[in-house]
Amino acid sequence: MAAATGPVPYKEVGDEGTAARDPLPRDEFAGLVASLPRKEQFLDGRLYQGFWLPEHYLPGVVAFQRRFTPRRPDDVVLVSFPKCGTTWLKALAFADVFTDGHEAMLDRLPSPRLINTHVPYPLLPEAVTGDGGCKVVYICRDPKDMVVSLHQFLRRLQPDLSFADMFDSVAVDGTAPYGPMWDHVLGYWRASLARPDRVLFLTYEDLLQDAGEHVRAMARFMGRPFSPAEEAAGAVEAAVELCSFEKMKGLEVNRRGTSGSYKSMPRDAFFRKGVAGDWVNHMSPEMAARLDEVFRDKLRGTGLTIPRGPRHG
Ligand code: PAP
Repeated sequence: MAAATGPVPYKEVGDEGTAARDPLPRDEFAGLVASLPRKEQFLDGRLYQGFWLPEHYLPGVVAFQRRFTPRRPDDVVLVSFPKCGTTWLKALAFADVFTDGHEAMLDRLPSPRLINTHVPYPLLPEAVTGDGGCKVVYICRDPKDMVVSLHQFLRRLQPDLSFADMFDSVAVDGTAPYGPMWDHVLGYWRASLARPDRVLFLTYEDLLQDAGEHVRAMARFMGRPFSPAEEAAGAVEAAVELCSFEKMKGLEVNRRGTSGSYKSMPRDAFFRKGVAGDWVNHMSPEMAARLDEVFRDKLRGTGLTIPRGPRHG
């Protein structure tokens, strides 16, 4: 995102020496993880403080929860429910990622840092949510598109993965990775109502509808609004174009190879279709109605409604 003084140059930092100095979170928190209720599924989950966190990532979450201290006023934490627009939001905000065992590397990143996570709101460190905390940008999406996106994504590694099981984990028992999704979304929704200066709540559908408007809002929220000169030079439109689905999907770096510290995922799997409403091609109307009903019930009285894409009114 462009600052009034121009973009901050990104400096690559390595994790040299990190493992030698610090015990890895997965060793440090092995006992804690082993003591938690477990659900065997596509990403084995452990129930930690009310949320089903993938076992592999849980030690990093605990380390983040217990030790992360934001640098004020610059740090921004970008949060999403999985498959709800993480990649897009990160591109729009020039994000960096907090991962298992990379705490020292995070320390060495120059400010302003953008930290990306799927951590539910109640599990964020007090240092982030409390009075001395930092800004948080959250993105969610129509759960019907989310479940289709997750299924299509994980099928790249496990072609026989059952859609019905995936659907149940999102819509019925809430055991999807980082779920229940309704509690995840509502945590950030309520925080955005209570502290609009600290939590910005976006939807994937909002970005599809008018990315420029929301990029401007995000820049203002982060305290780095586009200057009149940048506006006049078309910087907003240029940022949106640079991060568009077609542009990102077409980049050589996103077309080849794999990524991921856990399961090695083909990079192109992060750029599938990039639209709202693709659920109609993967889900029966009965399933869609059931999922809508579950979420409508959970969101009732909160002021939040299920995000709808442009084509679905
Ligand atoms: P993650 O949780 O694994 O990081 P995330 O990036 O949140 O995934 O979501 C992936 C979805 O965002 C994919 O949606 P689909 O399966 O319905 O197609 C992906 O295509 C979409 N996506 C990725 N980059 C962009 C982009 N630049 N613009 C719009 N959509 C995007």
